[in-house]
Amino acid sequence: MADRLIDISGLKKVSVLGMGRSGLEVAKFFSSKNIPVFLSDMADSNKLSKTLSILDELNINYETGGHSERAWKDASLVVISPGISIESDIVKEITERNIPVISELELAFQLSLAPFIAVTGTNGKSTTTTLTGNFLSAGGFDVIVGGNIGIPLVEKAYSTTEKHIIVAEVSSFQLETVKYFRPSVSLLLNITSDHLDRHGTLENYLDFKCRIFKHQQEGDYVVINYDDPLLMGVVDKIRAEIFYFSTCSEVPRGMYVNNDRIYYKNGSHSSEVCHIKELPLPGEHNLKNTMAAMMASILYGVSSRDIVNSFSSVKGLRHRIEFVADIEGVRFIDDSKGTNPDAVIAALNAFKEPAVLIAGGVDKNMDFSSMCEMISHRVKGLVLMGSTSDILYKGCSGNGLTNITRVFSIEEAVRKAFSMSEPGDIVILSPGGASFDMFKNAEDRGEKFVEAVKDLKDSLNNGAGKFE
Ligand code: UMA
Repeated sequence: MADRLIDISGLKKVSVLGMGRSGLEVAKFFSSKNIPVFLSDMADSNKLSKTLSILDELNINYETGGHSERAWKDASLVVISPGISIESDIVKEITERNIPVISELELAFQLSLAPFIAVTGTNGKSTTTTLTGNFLSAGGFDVIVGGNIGIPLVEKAYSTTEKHIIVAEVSSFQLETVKYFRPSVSLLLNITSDHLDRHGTLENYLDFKCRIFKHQQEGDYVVINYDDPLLMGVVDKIRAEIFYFSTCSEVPRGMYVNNDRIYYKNGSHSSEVCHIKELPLPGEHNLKNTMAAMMASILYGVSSRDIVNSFSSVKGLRHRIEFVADIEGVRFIDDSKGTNPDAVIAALNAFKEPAVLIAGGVDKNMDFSSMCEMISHRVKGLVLMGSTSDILYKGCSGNGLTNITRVFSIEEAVRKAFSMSEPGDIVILSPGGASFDMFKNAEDRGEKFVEAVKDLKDSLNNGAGKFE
């Protein structure tokens, strides 16, 4: 039987930085194993009150309002939350003291007896992760899905056997501190401008993403997008066996599309998997996501028949191009998780109908030029909110779009967008930025949008006019 890479019984004390979803699960895990654990968070205690009551109940020690030396003192291991950069003062200080610093992802990997399939990229990670989980389950595997998708993996990883497979969505943040992380299959979907406020340049961002295959060896696999020139520029660094996916051309090996049919090619032989009209999720971006997930599952021996049979159970994900309601022939779509320019382009490309777009959020030092150009030609109206309003206003009006309105709340955005639309149109929230300017997170932004749409529907049902 394989051993875990980490023997937790040898840990005297573990420190955890950050009390979000990730940090809290790590602390709960060690506490449940009777290993002393200390949590440290820069936020004030009033912001963390719910978490603090859980920690009090579990008798876990903590500090709030900043990271002091208590955050590392006597610690034999420090686990940092994804939101904390390795360039931060506190992480540098800890590293200088030679205390090992890892992410929850690395910890989960070291605790697991099961192999990992890891999915990264700028967009499509959650969908591809979920689809891979679905396809492997259809092939009879005992699958655990988690990671950056919102489900910390430590506890589940610890209870795995070699018979499980963990399918993990991984972010560049989590990959900053990988040490032994070695997925049996890693998937690289695409790279476009995102998180440059943290990583500085696109090259650095790509470098962190490439850590997904850094420790892979012969016998492992990489599934990579043949149509992404930036990714094709890193294939020489890959030691694992490479399989590709492409919607544009036949690949040397892997998945490709010909005459609207998806094929799997290995050696000189190609076999048809299905027609693209059978796919469960709409849009060119989802075609790519599905092909990547198919490839990973085929590498584990799942048959095309099992994959296709599982399509009927596939559901779209929350806040990703999700239909919310039809109000007087206008369909409202929630794409709150479209948090970077490329995601907005993919969302608008997923529809043929005339569109009113609600956009704006926090800039992560991203390049908005292609997004603004595309929006200006694609939408009939643009409603802007949040801190990128000015940049997007300049970019879109500079490309000739005139029907642009600015608003200060999601409720106002929904009403304005509706007033700019006609039956047969879509109104889509696809912000192209992070949510922290006005909301707790992207889910919160999506929920508030859904509420505002429902309120609008109720008010119209109660007799309010369209142009209130
Ligand atoms: N904090 C500090 N010190 C700092 C910075 C932050 O103490 O220097 C504290 C904050 O005050 C806060 C806590 O850290 O209390 C938040 O930690 P976090 O930002 O790491 O958030 P978590 O709730 O732990 O969620 C993280 C991921 N968050 C980020 O990467 C920013 C979640 O991904 C992930 O689902 C979750 O772990 C479980 O694995 C979210 C995300 O936005 C969805 N990811 C980015 C993306 O997909 O683009 C990478």
